[in-house]
Amino acid sequence: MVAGTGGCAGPLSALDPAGPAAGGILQIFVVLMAIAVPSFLVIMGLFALSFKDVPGRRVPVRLFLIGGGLVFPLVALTVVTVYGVWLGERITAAGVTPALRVEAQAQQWRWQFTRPAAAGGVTRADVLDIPAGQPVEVTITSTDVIHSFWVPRLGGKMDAIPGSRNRIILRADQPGTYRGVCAEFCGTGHTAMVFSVVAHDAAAWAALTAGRTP
Ligand SMILES: [Cu+2]
Repeated sequence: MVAGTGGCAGPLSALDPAGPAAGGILQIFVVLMAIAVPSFLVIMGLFALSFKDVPGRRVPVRLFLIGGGLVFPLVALTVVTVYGVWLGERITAAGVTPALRVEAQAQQWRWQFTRPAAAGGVTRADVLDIPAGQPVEVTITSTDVIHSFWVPRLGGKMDAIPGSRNRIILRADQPGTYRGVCAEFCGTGHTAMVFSVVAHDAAAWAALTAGRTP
């Protein structure tokens, strides 16, 4: 199925992950679909069969009631729950110490990203600079309404809520520019509330944080 998503690449495609958080989200999507689609097809097939009048047909009650109604959902849901909790820890990077902490402030209709003093202390509008290959913690808040920070190729969404500080840890495996959007309708300028995450290689990052142009 992953190979089948090859044509789904694009700057805002969650099917084209460029970091571990987005990779984990795609993986759980594939696993859930691998269980859900065959289950759906089998159930729909049985449903269609039930309309067919077959003289003398006997329904295997044990198989359907105990096997299909009890054992299968119990096993499938247990597997998915354990797997989801395990993968969730990886997606949220629980226990990971970030190499950099940045502040993201949303307002109608732009983003402001501030690096700590040790990394240059710079605030940029609509551009978030990060080092490639390293976990970065983004602390997200808003000055007006609820917005949502989303870089589909790097990870999941995180709401920007006034008076609240939400955190997300992202890592871009390779240097490059990754597009981000506001994923929560926030007014007439919502669709234009886009930003870029620029992941720099080690040399460019060192130059950037030292105040030199890479
Ligand atoms: Cu918005």
